Amino acid sequence: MTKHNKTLGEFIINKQSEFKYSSGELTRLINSIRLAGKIVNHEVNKAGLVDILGTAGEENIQGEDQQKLDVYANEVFIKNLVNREIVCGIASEEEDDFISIQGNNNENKYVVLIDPLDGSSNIDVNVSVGTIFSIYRRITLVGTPVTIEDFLQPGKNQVAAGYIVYGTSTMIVYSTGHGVNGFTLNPAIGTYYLSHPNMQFPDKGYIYSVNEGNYVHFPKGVKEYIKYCQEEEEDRPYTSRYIGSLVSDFHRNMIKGGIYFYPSTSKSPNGKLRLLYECNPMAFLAERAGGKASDGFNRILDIKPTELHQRAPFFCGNKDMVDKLESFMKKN
Ligand code: AHM
Ligand code: MG
Repeated sequence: MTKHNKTLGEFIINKQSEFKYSSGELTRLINSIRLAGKIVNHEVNKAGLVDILGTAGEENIQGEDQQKLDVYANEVFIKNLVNREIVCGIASEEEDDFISIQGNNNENKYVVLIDPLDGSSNIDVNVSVGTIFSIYRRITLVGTPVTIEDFLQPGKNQVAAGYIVYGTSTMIVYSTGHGVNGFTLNPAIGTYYLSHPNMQFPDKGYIYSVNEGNYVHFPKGVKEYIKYCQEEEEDRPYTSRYIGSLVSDFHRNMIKGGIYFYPSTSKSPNGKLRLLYECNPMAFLAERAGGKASDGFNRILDIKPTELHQRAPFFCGNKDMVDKLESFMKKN
């Protein structure tokens, strides 16, 4: 007899009471994200057909303009959240400014921050990409338009965060603060099933993930840590794996044990990744899964953001590995 895994819908209903301010609002919000994820998944999966059906800038078979996938994903997520009147504000990596939404009689309490399609350099080459999302309860008064303060909250205030990985199979992985759970999409029937309950980093990690092409520009502590990873010792050298898609690199490291890092470089003193759309949600998940996330010296989730699109150096993964990395940073 085949085992019946819980669907995401069933899981959410069972867990509803565990959600922080449980009014069903967060449940509905996560539901719209999973739906938008399915639509984007459908498009990502046929990305290779774009050249066959019409090139960018031309109309495709349905007479719609061909769009770049990241722009398309941005529109899908925003439209879904706006149409369902489920949030009072959205900030996206693809938008210059935040969007204020006055739906549902202005009753909505949550703001969403999103990187609609992360790993843009991998889109055209059939390598996994992902969506990253982060949810906060607004701090300004319900019923008034949201302000920048609602978005510039430290990551530790997140109510929920997660990602969708469009990989060999499509998965949604998220946490509302009680553990991290992963659901795999069965594309034939469009349902996500609970495939990875209570995800945890393994006790020890053996993988390091970094763009080593930037080595000469890294701070001394990072260079020394990379050398440490490569040393011949009892449990080293570690294995190096770098996809260049944060979601996929993180996902693999959480399952197999490892550290992902995008440090500051002499050219970009704050690294590349965006604090609000990339570092904070991943840090929230990492901590819920027994891992750790740091900017090299301090906890990512403690940083008080000052700008929507600010960047931060990012070191994230198995706790012991991030601790070690920090010890090299402090020494230098
Ligand atoms: P993006 O938001 O433009 O896609 O950039 C973020 C991505 C991450 O997914 C990935 O880890 C990193 O950039 C790769 O950068 P690089 O190509 O410099 O190694
Ligand atoms: Mg990104």
